[in-house]
Amino acid sequence: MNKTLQHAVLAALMLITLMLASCLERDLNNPLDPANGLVKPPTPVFNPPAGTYTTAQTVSITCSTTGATIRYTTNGSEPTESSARYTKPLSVSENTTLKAKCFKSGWTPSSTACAIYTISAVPPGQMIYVSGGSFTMGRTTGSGDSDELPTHTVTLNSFYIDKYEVTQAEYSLFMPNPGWTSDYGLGANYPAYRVSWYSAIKYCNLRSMAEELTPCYTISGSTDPAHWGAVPASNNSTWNAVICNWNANGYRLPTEAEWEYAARGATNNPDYLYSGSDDINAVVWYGSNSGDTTQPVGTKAPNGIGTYDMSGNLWEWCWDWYSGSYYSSSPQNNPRGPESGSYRLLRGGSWYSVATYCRVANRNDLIPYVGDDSYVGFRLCRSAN
Ligand SMILES: [Ca+2]
Ligand SMILES: [Ca+2]
Repeated sequence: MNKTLQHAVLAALMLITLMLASCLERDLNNPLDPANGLVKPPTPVFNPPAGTYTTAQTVSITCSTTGATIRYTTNGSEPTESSARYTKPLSVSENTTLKAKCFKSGWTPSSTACAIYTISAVPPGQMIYVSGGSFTMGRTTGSGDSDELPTHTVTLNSFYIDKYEVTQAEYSLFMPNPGWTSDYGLGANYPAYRVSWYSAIKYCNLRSMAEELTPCYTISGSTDPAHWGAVPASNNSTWNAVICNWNANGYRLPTEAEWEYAARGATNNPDYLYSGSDDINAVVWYGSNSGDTTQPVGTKAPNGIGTYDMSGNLWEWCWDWYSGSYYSSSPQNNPRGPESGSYRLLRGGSWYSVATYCRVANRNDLIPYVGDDSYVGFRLCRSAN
């Protein structure tokens, strides 16, 4: 082989190597779109990936192609060249479907990347998912008061409800000790008593904000309790006019109907007198077995959906204004009580109550500012739309 031929072969080999290398590089980073043979950027990548998280997430989106533009949507729609352009990591604080696509001039757009983020601030196990449905509300069995009639069909959206009454440990994170003593139960797992309806509303929003959820309650145009002034110790028309955003994902009080549905284990069958049983001693701390004090939450048996102490231990605030005749005019779908009133609903009976007060159908009421009652506490709820 002469020198010229040797040079030509070497040159050809080098050229082939270079071409192969560049092809390989293009294959790795810029794969061809098999549909039309045009160059197509790789599908964008989300970090952290889709999943269920207990706090808000900061999500970055990357595309390995130099010079490509990432465009994204947060409402489930397909990203286009006019969708929002990704420039910095996104804050995802509510349930969100993220979709993203890479665009580069003269190239086919990338495939769509899709990630569903579920932000659930509640550690699994502390709230119960209650699947929506219909039930018969009111006194379906046993004897009781006239305000429990007529029985009527109620249909509810799905929601979450606390497994336990709000504990002193939970309440103390956001609110001052309202006067718990060892006389009526003192300790992290004892329920929070001496809680007024106004205080319960404030707690809901403070906790929602701390967990980066959307607060449900608005007073004087603000969802931030820092703008509400001190919790009123007497009747207060401004606080009485509180508005609830039922679509927000934050904490709120259950409606009376949600409370009764959950207490019944989301069914009329079996049609128990108390939450979880007809045997009051199996499921209820009440006047005859409590030793005249609250008891740590969750120390009697749960009901069919896994909630504890809905009957007994503490009366529990509900959202609704009380009206003794409400059941005659209550709407079927998601009833939320009368527009106004003087008393808010209490449900379930307490450590001090006689048995009949602890029935799932029993209704009671109290003025919303009473904050020194050792029989009264609450549990939280969240919409699950
Ligand atoms: Ca209770
Ligand atoms: Ca009653």
